Amino acid sequence: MDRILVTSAIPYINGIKHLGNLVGSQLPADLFARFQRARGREVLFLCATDEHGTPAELAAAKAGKPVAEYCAEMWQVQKDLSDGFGLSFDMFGRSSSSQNRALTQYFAGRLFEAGLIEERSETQIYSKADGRFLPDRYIEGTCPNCGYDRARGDQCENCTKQLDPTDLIDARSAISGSTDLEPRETKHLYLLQSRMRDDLRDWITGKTDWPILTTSIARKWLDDGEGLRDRGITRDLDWGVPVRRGDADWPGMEGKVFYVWFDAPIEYIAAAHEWADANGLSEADWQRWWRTDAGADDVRYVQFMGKDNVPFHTLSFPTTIMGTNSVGAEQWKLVDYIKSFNYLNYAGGQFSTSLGRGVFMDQALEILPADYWRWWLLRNAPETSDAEFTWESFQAASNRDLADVLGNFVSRVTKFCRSKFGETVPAGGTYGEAEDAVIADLEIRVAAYTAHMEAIEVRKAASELRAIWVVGNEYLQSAAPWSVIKEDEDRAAAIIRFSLNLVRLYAVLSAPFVPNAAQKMLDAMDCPADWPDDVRQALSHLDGGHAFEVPENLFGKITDEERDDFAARFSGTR
Ligand code: B3M
Ligand code: ZN
Repeated sequence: MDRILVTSAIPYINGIKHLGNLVGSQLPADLFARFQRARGREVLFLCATDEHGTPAELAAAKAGKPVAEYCAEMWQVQKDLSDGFGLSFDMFGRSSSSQNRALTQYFAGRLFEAGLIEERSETQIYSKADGRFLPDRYIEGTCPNCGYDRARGDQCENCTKQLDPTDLIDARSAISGSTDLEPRETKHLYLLQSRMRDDLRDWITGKTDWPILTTSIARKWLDDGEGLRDRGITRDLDWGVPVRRGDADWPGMEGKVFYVWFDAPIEYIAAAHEWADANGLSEADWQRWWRTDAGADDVRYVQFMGKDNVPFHTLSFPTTIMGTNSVGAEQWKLVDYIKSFNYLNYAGGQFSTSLGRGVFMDQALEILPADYWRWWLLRNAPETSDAEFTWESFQAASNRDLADVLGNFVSRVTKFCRSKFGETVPAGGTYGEAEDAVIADLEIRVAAYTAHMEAIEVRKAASELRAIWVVGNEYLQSAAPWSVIKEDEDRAAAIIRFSLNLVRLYAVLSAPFVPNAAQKMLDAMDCPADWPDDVRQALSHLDGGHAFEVPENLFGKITDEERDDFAARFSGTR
């Protein structure tokens, strides 16, 4: 597989995301995309804003703006923040794009042809106080599955169960709080997911290499008769993709839109179309990523998401794809690997968008550059269990890993060289036993790091990377060029040449985690970022005579005072 398609769950448009959102999908997706590009693979990395549905309408109403205007503004805000964090999307699209509208209507038409969409008259919750139906987030109540008392009409955040508004116990309107609700008849479209149960089960059963977190959530809802219920995929809302079958009207569905979770995953595909359009490319250019009948056979498709999004990506969206593929010649790609994450907690509680609790992406960048956050978040990614952000841990990781180990190594080596040999790689001496030992050690470690990155074992990759940085520090400490140079200038030159090569190696290996620092290192060493397939060769890359510059200090330390100050500033709600 030489081409890799990467998507991150697309963030809701309703406000700025917190660090828990970031580490649950976009950031590890970026780590993987950067790594794969560094290895020379052709990567298409897509994300977008999720703009439809009740979250967008509620947030726009709160901001007192027309929903289209609110979405356009918030898209720009989220785009700027993702740039600020160095998220290297090839396209950051919008689920409200014309491309997504067309694709969503196309898929609905195909699913109807396949007999997987049915019109049903059903009972929906109507609020007399609000004068409207209350779909999804317009309604809140107690989860019938786990008892969580702030479950929403479409899903329980606590136990991940997909819900219908009529399932909620003690339901209330999220607009007015009114409990004066009554069931009323209305006509909607249903996606017959339950008919795909066997296909879905076979498909999931074949995914033996997927994270347990992903498959266990999928299996839970597959095996629970309730979990894979047919889902209503239309809503009585104004904002969304109008219900049509391909290009044709859908009689009886006038004025209705598709449910946000129907069109949101289709935006993964539409984002590729947006990307092609934005870059003057053809239909064939984006379809070769998405349609196996149009050249996508050699594409490996990897998705990243938080655990609450897993049911939609293992059951609902695959139903859309499999169902569509069952009619007509167009064959769309199913996901090859789903990397999912647990939750990140904040200082003894939960991050919360609605309560404004925790650190949000804009605030984080006001305090410190992206690399500090990227390093802490990825190093502590909630892979096998929930993780917890504390300011102590953040301070320790920044100071002990970035400043004391990586930053210190780069600074000592380059400054020592400048003072003794000038800003040119010294030519004297040859590598000896000490260098051979480091090479042997790094051959094993770089292979392990590469394997962890390939397997998307984020924490393991981070700790191996740190160990690789430590190797350089220990080497420098014991080789002690500052002493050696007094007796043997050639030997000191060899040590420094080797160390400068380590700086370059570290830049290349570290770039997926800390891209800004890595770029400064590469610029300072004035050399290309080839992946070290052969460590010995990589450590001879910089020859005597090659000019470099001492980079500016890469990482500052976070003082105890600053740490306490941050903790106090972010102890309440926004
Ligand atoms: N917007 C939920 C979230 O941001 C939802 C993901 C859609 S992925 C297609 O977590
Ligand atoms: Zn629940």
